[in-house]
Amino acid sequence: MSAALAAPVIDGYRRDGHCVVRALASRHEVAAIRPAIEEAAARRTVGVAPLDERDTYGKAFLQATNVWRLDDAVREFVFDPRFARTAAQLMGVDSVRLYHDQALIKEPGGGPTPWHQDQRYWPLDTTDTITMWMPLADVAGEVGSMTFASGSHLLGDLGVPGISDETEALFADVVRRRGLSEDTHGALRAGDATFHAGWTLHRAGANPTGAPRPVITVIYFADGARVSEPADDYQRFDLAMWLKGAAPGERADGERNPRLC
Ligand SMILES: O=C(O)CCC(=O)C(=O)O
Repeated sequence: MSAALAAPVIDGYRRDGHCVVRALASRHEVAAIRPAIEEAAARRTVGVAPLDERDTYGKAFLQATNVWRLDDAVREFVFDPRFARTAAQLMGVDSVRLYHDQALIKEPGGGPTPWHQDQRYWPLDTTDTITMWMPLADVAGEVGSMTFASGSHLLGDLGVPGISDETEALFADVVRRRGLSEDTHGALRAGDATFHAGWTLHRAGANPTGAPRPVITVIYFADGARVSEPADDYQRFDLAMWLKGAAPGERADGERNPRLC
């Protein structure tokens, strides 16, 4: 069981659409699992083009998804009930299921991650969705954790799919015009975690250092959610990849979406 979160953390998450939870995993646990996650991620990213030949999205990070399916120790880490209970407490739900995990390695010299909204990709009929973003190594201030547009989760779908130079420009304009506050939790230590809601606008800075920024993210949704009719090709892709076996209208409770608390 995870410890109960302090009320200001939960209130802050619901008001702003993001929060930080320090030392959610111990440094020792993270150091122990990091090689397995990096090894699984490396297997999934064989043959990726050199950094300077990729587009903006490709330069942002090396991405390996559902690494829990590649390694038993990684599965145990991703399925950790402390993480799932924290996600459930923040959303105010009894139990959560896994949507998918991802290892996101921002390489030395890697570019910024453009502004985007995650839930635009997800064919789910609930807004009780949340991502845990946990660095597997200390993140220095000059790399930083993500930047969030506080309160943007309450705006819902802003109608701009993708993660690109275009979304960066369009959402930067939305943030400016609506006067949203851009907030970051700054430097993090390995095992700290940020949480953000599915509709929270967020971005991340470049990595000007000589060291990679290894992160594991785990995306959860409230147990009981149903699959919605995919709105576009992004959502058709997600339905096939992360909700395999479930059809629109059905509960999202297949074997790829285990209940984690
Ligand atoms: O790690 C990053 O640079 C971006 C991650 C992200 O956008 C997410 O986890 O939703």
